Amino acid sequence: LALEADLRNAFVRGEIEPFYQPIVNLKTGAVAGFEALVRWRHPQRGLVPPDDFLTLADEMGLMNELGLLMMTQAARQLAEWLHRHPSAGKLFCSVNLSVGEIERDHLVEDVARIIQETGLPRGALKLEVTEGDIMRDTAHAAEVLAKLREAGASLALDDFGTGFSSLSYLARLPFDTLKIDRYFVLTMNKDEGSAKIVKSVVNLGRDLSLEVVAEGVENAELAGLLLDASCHYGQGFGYAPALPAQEAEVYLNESL
Ligand code: G
Ligand code: G
Ligand code: NA
Ligand code: MN
Repeated sequence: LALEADLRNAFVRGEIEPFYQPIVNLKTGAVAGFEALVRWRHPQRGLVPPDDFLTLADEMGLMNELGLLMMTQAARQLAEWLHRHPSAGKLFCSVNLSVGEIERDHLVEDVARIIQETGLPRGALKLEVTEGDIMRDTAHAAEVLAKLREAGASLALDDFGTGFSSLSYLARLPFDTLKIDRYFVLTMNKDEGSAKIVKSVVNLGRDLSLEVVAEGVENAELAGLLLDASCHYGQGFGYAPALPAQEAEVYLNESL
């Protein structure tokens, strides 16, 4: 396949890069952090979204390389932003860990090195995992997550509510952040059940001293409902989609 040959070269040619979606304090509108989301700037096809190449990257055994690139670039970018925008406070940037990365050798050493080299404060580099990804080998995942946190990363449980045994993981694993899956958020203005689930998840997160992020905040009405539910942070197209680094910095600056 043409795309396969292109993807192999894309890393070497620097065509793979993170975009940054703002995660906003629902009360103040200030940017609290970003989620780094991978993009491929293909010379002919233009911007290729992850859904069009992550499966291929996985089949080609490129996910570890992709994850390392994302963590390295996001950490460097965040260090720059922290330097240029001291009023941004405890700004963080999260990167998605794929399932194979949790199980790979040297992940913890790589994360520790990246944090050390960039001089990021503890917790500023956040790693997102989904329930499904830690379910494959929970004992091992628990060990890796604890070591990542020791190495100075913070941890988010992504897509909360879509997997199984969520509650036992939440209590046992050292998460800092809970991300409510966008399905519940998107339907909370139409479906009383969704609204109640969001409210209970926010309360659960608060009781467990977790920061709660609602995904899929597509408009002001949803932001208002989330604020009423005492949710801390929102992420979604109502604020901004994932943006190229320069545009993300403009958004950050204007939000402060
Ligand atoms: O950014 P977008 O909404 O198009 O992302 C689509 C999917 O790709 C999301 O579910 C997201 O979790 C996944 N994704 C985006 N960037 C990364 C990345 O850097 N690493 C991994 N493992 N998944 C990513
Ligand atoms: O949880 P996950 O890593 O899959 O989330 C990232 C994905 O969610 C990205 O593909 C991003 O484009 C998408 N996304 C971000 N904000 C919104 C939103 O407000 N609405 C919808 N439908 N998708 C969103
Ligand atoms: Na994510
Ligand atoms: Mn998610």
